[in-house]
Amino acid sequence: MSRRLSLGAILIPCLFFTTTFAAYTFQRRCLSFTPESYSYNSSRTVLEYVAAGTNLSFPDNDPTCARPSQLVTVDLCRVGLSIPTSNRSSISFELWLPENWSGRFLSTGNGGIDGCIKYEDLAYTTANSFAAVGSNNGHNGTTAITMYQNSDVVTDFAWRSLHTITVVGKKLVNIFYGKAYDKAYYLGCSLGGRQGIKASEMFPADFDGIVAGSPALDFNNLQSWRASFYPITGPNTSTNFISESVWSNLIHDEILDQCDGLDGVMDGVIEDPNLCDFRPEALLCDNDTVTNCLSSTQVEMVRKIFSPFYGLDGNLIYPAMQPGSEIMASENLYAGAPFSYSKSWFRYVVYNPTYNADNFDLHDAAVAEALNPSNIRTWPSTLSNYQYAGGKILIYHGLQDNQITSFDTERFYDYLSRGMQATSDDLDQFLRFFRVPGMFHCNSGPGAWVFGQGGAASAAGVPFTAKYNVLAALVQWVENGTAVEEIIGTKFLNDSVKLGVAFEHRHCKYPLRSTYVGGNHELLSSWECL
Ligand SMILES: *[C@@H]1O[C@H](CO)[C@@H](O)[C@H](O)[C@H]1NC(C)=O
Ligand SMILES: *[C@@H]1O[C@H](CO)[C@@H](O)[C@H](O)[C@H]1NC(C)=O
Ligand SMILES: *[C@@H]1O[C@H](CO)[C@@H](O)[C@H](O)[C@H]1NC(C)=O
Ligand SMILES: *[C@@H]1O[C@H](CO)[C@@H](O)[C@H](O)[C@H]1NC(C)=O
Ligand SMILES: *[C@@H]1O[C@H](CO)[C@@H](O)[C@H](O)[C@H]1NC(C)=O
Ligand SMILES: *[C@@H]1O[C@H](CO)[C@@H](O)[C@H](O)[C@H]1NC(C)=O
Ligand SMILES: *[C@@H]1O[C@H](CO)[C@@H](O)[C@H](O)[C@H]1NC(C)=O
Ligand SMILES: *[C@@H]1O[C@H](CO)[C@@H](O)[C@H](O)[C@H]1NC(C)=O
Ligand SMILES: *[C@@H]1O[C@H](CO)[C@@H](O)[C@H](O)[C@H]1NC(C)=O
Ligand SMILES: [Ca+2]
Repeated sequence: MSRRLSLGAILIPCLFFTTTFAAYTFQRRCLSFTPESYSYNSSRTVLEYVAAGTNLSFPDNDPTCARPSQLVTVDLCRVGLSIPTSNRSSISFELWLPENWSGRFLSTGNGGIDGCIKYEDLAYTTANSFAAVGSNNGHNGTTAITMYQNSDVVTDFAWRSLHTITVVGKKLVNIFYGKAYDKAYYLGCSLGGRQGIKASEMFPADFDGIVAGSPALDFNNLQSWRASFYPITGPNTSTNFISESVWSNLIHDEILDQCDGLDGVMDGVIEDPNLCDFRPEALLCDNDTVTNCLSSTQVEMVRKIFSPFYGLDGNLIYPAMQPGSEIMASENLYAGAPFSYSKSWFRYVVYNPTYNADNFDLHDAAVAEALNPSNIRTWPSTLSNYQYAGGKILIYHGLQDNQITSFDTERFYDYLSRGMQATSDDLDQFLRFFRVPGMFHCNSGPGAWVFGQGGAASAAGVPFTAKYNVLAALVQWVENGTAVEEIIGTKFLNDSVKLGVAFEHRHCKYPLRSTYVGGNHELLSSWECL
């Protein structure tokens, strides 16, 4: 007995010493790292050991990025570099190296037309043992101002920043850990979704696996489509302007009246908006109804908003907005002012700062598409080079997306199918697209929108397993050859993990559709992908 005790008394401090020694060694390795000496003409901006539980703050970060701080939950080494990409452009680069490293490398993307490092994605992926990189995509903040008369900044934004941080990041990871990374991944949504598809098109060897969410594909035309709403709605002072509250109550309610039940369940979610052929005429005022109705001019506005957008040549510029997204869309796209990202893009990239975004028309759309700066379009008819390189892509898109219509991602999938002469079974070998009913842009909404698609609330409370987490599903596919047929999303009560799970839902692989088969609609067993 006394022998055992004394053994334990020796072992415990010994273990304690070993672990603290390991942490100490890691910390020293971090602080003696000289990343700038290995990467082009970069200069070091940050080198620090970050202990688990640290709330990092970024006092210099552009305030429009709205990311002043980030909680870090694992011990890691944080590297910041400024990397020149030409003689008149550079990128701010972050590399987070977790002590507990899985051998996996991961690049993160950006959003909107920024300019903002997604610290929450760096925190999320390093917490799951990836060594992760991110950048400001060549400029700071949420406008395109510094792209004006500087095509190098546009090129960084279109593709070069992501490729650069991936090349530099992999090299530094290998040097830092003293062994080569095993697999490389990409995680991004919105603009970040586009960046992922662009990378698969241009640099098939950069990533073994890509998660491309709600992708901003056909980018020039996307900006034009978004710009097209202001000429329809007019300013918020005009007689027939439709206010946010009319969109959120009257119109949204009518859309649900017409379409929510088409899937067999009145739950506030339209499982497949393709089946919703919304008739705004149902809201037309007449002699008996003069309130809670729309004038004929307003009905026409609503009809246009839910119609595909065609160009001067009669060809499609962008598909229609999907019905169901109007509560959120009325806060930005239909808010009675030119959409900020489109306006910035036309002013600083397509034209010049005197451009009056109020007068956007189809001619402008044609100019933007013809210009296609740095080939930012991102509309490949084939990704066969990526497929041959062994790469895998998981795409997802919320079906109540208020910023990028999910119909566009269906259009892309179908376009790729034709371009590659590939059936869905063929595409399934390397690319799968999951539609997420009831999700807004990248996250949030009445549906089961938590499935590990990004940091913060998008991953909180769900296990890092292929069943519940899209990034884990990608890892399993790449490393184990097992692809998922569906992704289970989680809805927390009032979107609060603390309050517990409200329900889970099957997100089906396109072209399959989430189909009610009977029973309590909040149970997984009541739905199938058919
Ligand atoms: C680094 O800078 C030097 C001199 O400024 C230049 O000659 C060289 O091309 C640069 N290298 C890279 C990889 O940009
Ligand atoms: C981190 O610090 C900032 C203030 O610098 C604070 O607003 C934020 O709530 C903190 N985050 C956490 C998770 O503690
Ligand atoms: C972006 O902001 C960082 C500070 O967060 C600064 O060091 C860098 O020079 C800025 N980059 C550009 C292109 O303005
Ligand atoms: C910057 O590089 C471009 C080529 O990419 C060259 O044409 C230009 O002269 C250079 N400008 C300066 C100031 O070195
Ligand atoms: C290291 O990371 C793996 C995978 O994320 C995790 O399962 C494991 O518990 C971690 N180990 C430590 C000591 O944190
Ligand atoms: C109309 O838009 C302006 C900004 O463009 C805003 O300041 C004003 O509050 C809006 N008015 C209404 C009634 O929404
Ligand atoms: C509506 O009322 C106007 C005048 O009050 C009348 O001329 C018109 O015929 C009515 N329309 C219908 C459809 O009843
Ligand atoms: C790998 O795939 C096999 C079956 O194909 C499965 O049993 C195993 O759990 C998978 N492992 C991982 C880590 O996904
Ligand atoms: C959830 O939110 C609703 C409405 O905001 C509120 O009435 C309800 O009390 C909340 N539930 C819990 C458990 O906090
Ligand atoms: Ca429904």
